[in-house]
Amino acid sequence: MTRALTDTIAAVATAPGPGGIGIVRISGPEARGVVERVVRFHESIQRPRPRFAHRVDVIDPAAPHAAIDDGLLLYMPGPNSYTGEDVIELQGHGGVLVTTRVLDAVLRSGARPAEPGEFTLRAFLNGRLDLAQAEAVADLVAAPTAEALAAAADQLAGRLSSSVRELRRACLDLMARLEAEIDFTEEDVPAVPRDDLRRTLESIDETLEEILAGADRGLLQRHGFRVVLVGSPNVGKSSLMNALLATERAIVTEIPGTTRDVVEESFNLDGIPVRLSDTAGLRPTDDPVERIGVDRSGAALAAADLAALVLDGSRGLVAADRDAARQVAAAGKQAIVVVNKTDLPPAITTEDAAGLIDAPVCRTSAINGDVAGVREALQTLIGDGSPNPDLGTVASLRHKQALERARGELAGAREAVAGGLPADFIAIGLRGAVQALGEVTGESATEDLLDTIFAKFCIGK
Ligand SMILES: Nc1nc2c(ncn2[C@@H]2O[C@H](COP(=O)(O)OP(=O)(O)OP(=O)(O)O)[C@@H](O)[C@H]2O)c(=O)[nH]1
Ligand SMILES: [Mg+2]
Repeated sequence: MTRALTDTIAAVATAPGPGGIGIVRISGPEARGVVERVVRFHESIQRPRPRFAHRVDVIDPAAPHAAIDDGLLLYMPGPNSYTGEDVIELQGHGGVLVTTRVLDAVLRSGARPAEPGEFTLRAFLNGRLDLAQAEAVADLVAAPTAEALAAAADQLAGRLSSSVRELRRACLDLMARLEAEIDFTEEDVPAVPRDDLRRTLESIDETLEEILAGADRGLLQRHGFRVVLVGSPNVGKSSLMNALLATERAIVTEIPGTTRDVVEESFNLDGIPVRLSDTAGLRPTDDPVERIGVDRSGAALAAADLAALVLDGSRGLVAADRDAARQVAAAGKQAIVVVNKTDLPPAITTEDAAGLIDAPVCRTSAINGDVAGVREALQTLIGDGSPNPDLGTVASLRHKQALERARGELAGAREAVAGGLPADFIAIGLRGAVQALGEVTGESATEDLLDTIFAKFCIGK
């Protein structure tokens, strides 16, 4: 990706497909010049007024008599625009072809096609947003649940950024004081009192710990997790799936071997998007179609974060249940055991179920929609670890790892203090922490890192 901010970029900013309006966005020093070549104002003006909606015809400069579209032009001059550059939006009729033609005319007038996320990258490079805020823009657009959306909005507002920036400033301040001590050892500059230093380092570390305490939940809110329903045939896996989703998604019959393919659907578990897979009942079979289904169950188990081993509680344990339990154990996944059909006389005790595999046991009656036990078991495994709203939510693995690295570096600095080592040793850990914290907000982001982050954005964002 180019880092030059000298050229002018353009892209369709609305989703592809027919819609109410289609927006072509242009940003860069030549934005106005480029657009003026492809529009005719309905008013008798030549230049757009900042932040006014002007009615325009968009024309093809090569064939100016027939207008491509009739719409609105919005001009937001830099630096007070999204990207910090001159930005123009052409809002036209939301059709795939018409919007593409408007973009095409703009590109032929001197703009170049924007790369994915390049508008937001420019906003970052021009200091309109820091890196964590820029990443929040993509999260906001992709948020799968209301909770993930709230976390992204919070991050965009800069809460995590300001917590991290404050910690980084505290580290920089300590470094400056230690460096003065290093530089002026011969002179009359007082050494940084080590008690002070120890306390400040401790308090920085505590805040980091607190921010990280909510990280796992934040990550789950953003990425969700995959649960696979496995077990022997006819135990009620598909019924359980339908009950959890509250729709008739999977086919249920009394015939063992009903489900042949993996059936997937998502549901919202108190703010966490869960991808649920129903699978073919596991048993040895000569039926070639069922055989493929059973193989796919194995693949779904391998891909899941958590396996729910489903048992028919009205039937004593059979060999196929034990085989299924062995497969789950062999896959090395986090697991729960679901004893289903509790509306019927019980034939399996909780101890029998718990003896199959080392996992928490819950009871359900899928046929009656009584699946609260599964939801609770999943909740317990996930843990609540709610983020501290004042410090901001960590919802990206990148941020989590950078903050953990900062803690590791600070631990080095604290050890150096405890061991009575000279200031330069303490400064090494602090410098590492400053670097790691700066990767969250972008002060120490490399070009490669920026490329990786912004490549995941959509074009036009
Ligand atoms: N009484 C009772 N019957 C249930 C319950 N859950 C499922 N069933 C019945 O058990 C039978 C099998 O249910 P399914 O959901 O198709 O079972 P499955 O595990 O998906 O079966 P396969 O796809 O063949 O592996 C059906 O007749 C369901 O109506 C339950 O909680 N109580
Ligand atoms: Mg089934």
